[in-house]
Amino acid sequence: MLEQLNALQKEAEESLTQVTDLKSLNDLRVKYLGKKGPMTEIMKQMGKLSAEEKPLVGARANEVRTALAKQIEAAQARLEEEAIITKLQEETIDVTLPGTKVGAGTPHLLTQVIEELEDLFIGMGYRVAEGPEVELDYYNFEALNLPKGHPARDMQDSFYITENTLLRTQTSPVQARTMEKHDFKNGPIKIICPGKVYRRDNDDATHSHQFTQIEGLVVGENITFSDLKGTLTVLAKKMFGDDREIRLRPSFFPFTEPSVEMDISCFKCGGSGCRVCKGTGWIEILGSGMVHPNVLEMSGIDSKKYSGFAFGMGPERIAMLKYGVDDIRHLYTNDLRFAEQFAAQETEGR
Ligand code: 2U9
Repeated sequence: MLEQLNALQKEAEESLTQVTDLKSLNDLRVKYLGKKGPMTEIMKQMGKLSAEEKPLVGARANEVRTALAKQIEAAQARLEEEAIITKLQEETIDVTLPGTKVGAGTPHLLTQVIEELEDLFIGMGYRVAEGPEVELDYYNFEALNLPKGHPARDMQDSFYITENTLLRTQTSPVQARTMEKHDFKNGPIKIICPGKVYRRDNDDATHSHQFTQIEGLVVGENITFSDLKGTLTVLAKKMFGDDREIRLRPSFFPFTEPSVEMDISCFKCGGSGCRVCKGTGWIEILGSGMVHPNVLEMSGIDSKKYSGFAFGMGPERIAMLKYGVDDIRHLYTNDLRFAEQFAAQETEGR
């Protein structure tokens, strides 16, 4: 029986040296030390031994059992540690590897132009004002000296929603609403109003049923045409270069009197004539004028005490001129090949 125990120990120890995973180790434990294993069998057979043999075999059996249990425990510790090391190795992250680049977006060209204009006017003490795109006929037309039946209403075919509401055709209703609420105890009105406007137009290279506008309004005591001229000169130079000169041509808008259109000397050829200025040396940029007394009075402002100027321009036109864009639809179709060309133009500090 002693020989049997020796052979058993030898066999078990050999098997233990070959075990490489925890599952097989557990199988070995069950096989050699389990209830149905050879050790239990040997113990059962001990009854048949003589009184001298019994303690010898018993002691040896305990020795083998303890030795095997110890070795199994050691193997388990070793395999568990190996498993942890393998897991850690699998999960190792090389923090020195370059990261996956996420393509960062860039503000849309129109946004860039609008933000540049906003910054310029904020720098001159203006506030940015916004208002609803679905507007009352009253603020879009009537308060701007365009009563029902006025011929100038035909100039702008509009998207009406009900008899009295429409998609605004200009951002001027924002100014009308501001004037109505304003208290001159808080100083003059100095606002610019950027936003989307809508006109019933067929889309083509130069027209869009939805486009953007930036309008400006200054109303206070002693605001004169000189103030308007000075403001427009600053705008022209800041947007198109210090060498720009401006030229004002008489025009007509129902909400301003007198009204003018502003041209700038061509930023491409400096005035000698080129493709950009169509050989004239001048480029039309915006419309403006002194706020019509009727418009002031409609908003409850005393036109004898207060005066003001207003101007309006199209960011699309400015973007197209400045960056040589030949089709307005490029600004709306979100083609990345177009958008990405303006990634580097991002306004500083925003
Ligand atoms: C109030 C009073 C006066 C805003 C003005 C223009 C002249 C003008 C167009 C230029 C091209 C719009 O983008 S465009 O289509 N605008 O020429 N806008 S004066 O005058 C106002 C506005 C509000 C209360």
